[in-house]
Amino acid sequence: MSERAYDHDRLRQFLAGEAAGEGLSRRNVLRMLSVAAGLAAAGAGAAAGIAHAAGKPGIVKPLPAELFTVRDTNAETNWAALRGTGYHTPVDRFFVRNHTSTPVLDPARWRLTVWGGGLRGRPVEFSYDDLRSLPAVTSSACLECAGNGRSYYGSQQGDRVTGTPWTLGAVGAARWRGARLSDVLRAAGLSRRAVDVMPRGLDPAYTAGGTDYGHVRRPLPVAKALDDVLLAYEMNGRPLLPDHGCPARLVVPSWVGIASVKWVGDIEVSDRPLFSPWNTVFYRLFGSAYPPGGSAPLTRQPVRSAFEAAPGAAFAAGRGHRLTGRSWSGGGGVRRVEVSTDDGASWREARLHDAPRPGGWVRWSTHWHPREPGPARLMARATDTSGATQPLRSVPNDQGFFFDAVVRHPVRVV
Ligand SMILES: Nc1nc2c(c(=O)[nH]1)N[C@H]1C(S)=C(S)[C@@H](COP(=O)(O)O)O[C@H]1N2
Ligand SMILES: [Mo]
Repeated sequence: MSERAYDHDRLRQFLAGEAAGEGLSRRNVLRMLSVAAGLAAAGAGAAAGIAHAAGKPGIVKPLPAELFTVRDTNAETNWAALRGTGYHTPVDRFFVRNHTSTPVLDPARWRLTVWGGGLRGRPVEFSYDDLRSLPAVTSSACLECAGNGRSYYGSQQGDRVTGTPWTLGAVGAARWRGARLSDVLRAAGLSRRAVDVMPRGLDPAYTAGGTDYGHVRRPLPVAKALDDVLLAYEMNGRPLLPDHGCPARLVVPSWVGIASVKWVGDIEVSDRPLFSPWNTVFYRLFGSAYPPGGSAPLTRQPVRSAFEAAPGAAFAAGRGHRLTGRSWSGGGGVRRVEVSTDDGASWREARLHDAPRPGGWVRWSTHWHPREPGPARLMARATDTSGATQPLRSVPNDQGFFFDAVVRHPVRVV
């Protein structure tokens, strides 16, 4: 079944009250939907009322100002810090998106429980060693927050949206190593009745706007879970850092970052459709362009591009400069990138330094010879192998997901 058909099916089942949801009744979800709508109406910031020590993001690794911009409980990678790094984002500058705070867990004491009506038998427990004794696979993939680029809804389009005001630094690419989720599920006795799989994090429960949403958890259709999903324990050749999910996290290539649940403590395997706030009130598109219950749950990431330069970076007039950046898409590899330095009047093709690869990004470069001093804007527009191209304007949604329009990156010619 295609993802779209799957989502529509689930939405229909859900609205017909046929869906199971881990104590999450249809009435509860409808109440939460109205809470989410209320948060959206209350304006930016209201959705970010997360319990964490004032001024402390709850992240363990160092967050030097050259590498990161701290946003509440999250740390955004500064794009200028990626210039000259290789294909994979060094872990010291990989973005962190936490709903609450990083738990520091001991791999030796950690257990993963796989349970539910979609198994042939009783719950099965895995230790860290059990996980590592399954065949190890390595996969290179981007991980990106669905809200990446959200601030441009406001700054470029004048739209009011809620949530963390990321620029474009809520994305990174890593070499992940771990067990295939399919191997874990089969070892646990996956039955043919299984339809959904829901991993749940061991980080503190998420509370916002007076609602306790419980632990971060989000269902995946079995078809995706058995396809290319990893239960990863290494990132770029090292055990996962606490901030990125130590001892183990999901990596769901091409999909919204929320699917890649960190610090997984249990996985429910269900013979009925599963729902959680993360595929009902969050990570759907709400707003005037969408149906009242929102769009289908978000799955694949849109096309995006970023320059490896600081906002407001200075370039000398009358000289040649090498502009660099990266583009990526959840819909396939990136096959073409165009750059404009004259506010979109003309576009030229950038040189691509990587082959288009699903789930990955391409590095690119182009030359720029600015003549006159003054403010300027750099623009990059990518096209993926499915033919999707970045538009000049994104259709807004209340929670500011999926900003895919061409970003006007401000610079100064001096
Ligand atoms: N348990 C748990 N998993 C989580 C999250 C979280 O807050 N808790 N955040 C999700 C979101 S929204 C994103 S974008 C990615 C971010 O992964 P990173 O922090 O390793 O970059 O993790 C996802 N997995
Ligand atoms: Mo995210």
